[in-house]
Amino acid sequence: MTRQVITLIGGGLVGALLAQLLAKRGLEVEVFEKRPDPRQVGFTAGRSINLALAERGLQALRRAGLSDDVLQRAVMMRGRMVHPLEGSSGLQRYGVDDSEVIWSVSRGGLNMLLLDAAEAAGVKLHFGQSLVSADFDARRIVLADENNRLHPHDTPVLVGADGAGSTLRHAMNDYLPLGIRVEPLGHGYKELEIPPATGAERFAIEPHALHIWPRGGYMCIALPNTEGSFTVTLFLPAHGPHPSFDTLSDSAAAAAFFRQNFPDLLPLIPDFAEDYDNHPVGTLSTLYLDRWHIDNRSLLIGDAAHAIVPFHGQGMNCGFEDTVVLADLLAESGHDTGDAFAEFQRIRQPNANAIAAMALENYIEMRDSVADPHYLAKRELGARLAERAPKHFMARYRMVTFTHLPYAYAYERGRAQDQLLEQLLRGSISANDVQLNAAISTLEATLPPLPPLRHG
Ligand code: FAD
Ligand code: 8R5
Repeated sequence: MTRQVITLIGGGLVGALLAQLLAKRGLEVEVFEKRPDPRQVGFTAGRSINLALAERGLQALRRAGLSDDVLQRAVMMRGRMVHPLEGSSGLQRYGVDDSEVIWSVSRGGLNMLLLDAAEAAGVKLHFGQSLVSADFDARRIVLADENNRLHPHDTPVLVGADGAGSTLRHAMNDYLPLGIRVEPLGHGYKELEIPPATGAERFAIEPHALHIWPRGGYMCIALPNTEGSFTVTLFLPAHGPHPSFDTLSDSAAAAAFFRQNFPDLLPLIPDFAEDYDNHPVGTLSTLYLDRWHIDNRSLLIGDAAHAIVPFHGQGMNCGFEDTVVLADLLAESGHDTGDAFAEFQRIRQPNANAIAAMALENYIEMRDSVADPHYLAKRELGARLAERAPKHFMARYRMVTFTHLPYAYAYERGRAQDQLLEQLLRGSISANDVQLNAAISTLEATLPPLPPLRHG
C-alpha cells in the first residue's frame, strides 16, 4: 500500500505545525518553503518580533507535544497595562487568575522549533523553493529555486499555508474563482524597540503585561521578549490628515509627534530615529474568500485563507486551530481529501468570519474605549456577573482567548451579553448603581447557560 502524499506550500507557523500533525498520523508530507532554512541562516539575526500565544494556539501545540517547549521560552502576559496620556498606568487583567494569561513568544524561535518537530516526524522540508504556478488538471506544480531555476513537481494533493500573499491562492483563483475580497483597514503599523534595561531589572517596564498607549484614533503597544527587550508597534492611519504615516514621513516628524503624544514611551526607545526611518510601514487588511478548496486537489489554510487584522492577537492562534481541525478531518475521512476539505471549509469559514469581525472591533476597544467610563462600567458589571453567575456570563475576550468555544459562538454570545449589559446599565453611570441580584435573575432568564468548557 502506498502512503498518501500531501504537498504543503509554505513552512511558516501554520505549514510547519500542520506538517508535523499530518506526519504523526502516518501521511507522507513534503513542504516547499520559499525562504532559506531559518535554522541555518539564523532567524534570530534580524529584529526580534514576537506574537501573543493564547489557548487556541496552545491547544494545537499540546496536540503536537510542543507546548512545554514553547512556554519555557515565552513571557507571561497577565493583562493589559494601559498608559493614558495623563495619569498613571494600570493593569487590567485578561482572566480571573494566572491560569488565564497569554504568552509572548518569538516568531523566529517558534518557527524553528516547529520545523525541527516536523523534520523529526519524518516531514521532507525543501527550502529556497517557491511555488510559481500550479496546473490542477495535470496535478503538477512548478517551483523556482534560489537561482530562479524552475522545477516541475507532480503532486496529487496541495495545501497552501503560504500566508496572506499566497501564490497558491492566486493560482487556484485563476483555475476556479474563489470569490476573493480584500478589505484594507486604512491603518498601517511600524515596529520600534525598547532594549533591555541595564540595571538590576532586565525589563525597562513591567514584563508580564501587554502594554497599550491608547490615543483614540491611533495607539502604540509593546510585547515583552525573553531577553528583556520589548517590541513596540505604532498603529496609525496610513494616509490623510495629521497624524498619519503620510504626515509622519520621517523620524524627525515622528519624534516630535511622540514627544507630544507618547512622552513616557519615547525615552525608552533610544534608537527611535534609526528604527523609524529603517523599518517599513506594514499594511493591514482582512481577507475573505467564498471558497477555500478545489474539490479534493487543493486547499488553503491559515492566513492564505483568512488573513485578519492583528487586534485580537488571534491570527496565528486561529491558524493553529485550523491545523487541528484539518488533521482530525483527514484522519476521520480515511484520508478522503475531498470530503475533508469541504468539511473543513464548512466548519471553519463561519469561525474565520467571526474572528475577523471581532479583531476589527478590538482595535476600537484597544485604542479608544479602554479609557471610556461607559465601557469601563460595562466591563465592571460584566466582571461581577461572571463572578456571581459563571455558568451564564463570560466576557467575550475570555471566550476568544481562553476557551475552545467556536469563534462564531463567542461572537454571537458576546453580542447578546452586550445587549443585556446595555439594558441593565440604562440610566446608570456606574456598575454600583445596578442591583446585582435582580441583574442575575434577568441574565439567567434571558440567556441560556454557556456550554460546558473543556480544560487542558
Ligand atoms: P505565514 O506565517 O506568513 O507563513 C507563510 C509561509 O509561506 C512563509 O514562511 C513564506 O515564506 C512562505 N511562502 C510564501 N509564499 C510562498 C511561495 N510562493 N512558495 C513557498 N513558500 C511561500 N497572530 C497571533 O495569533 N498573535 C499575535 O500576537 C500576532 N502578532 C503578529 C505580529 C505581526 C508583526 C504580524 C505580521 C502578524 C501577527 N500575527 C499574530 C498573525 C500571524 O503572524 C499569522 O496569522 C500567522 O503567521 C499565519 O501563519 P501562516 O503560516 O498562515 O502564514
Ligand atoms: N500584529 C495582540 C492582543 C489583544 C490585546 C488586548 C493586539 C503587531 C502587526 Cl494589536 C495586538 C493583541 O485586547 O488587550 N493580544 O495579542 C497582538 C497585537 O499585535 C501584534 C503584536 C501585531 C501585527 C504588528
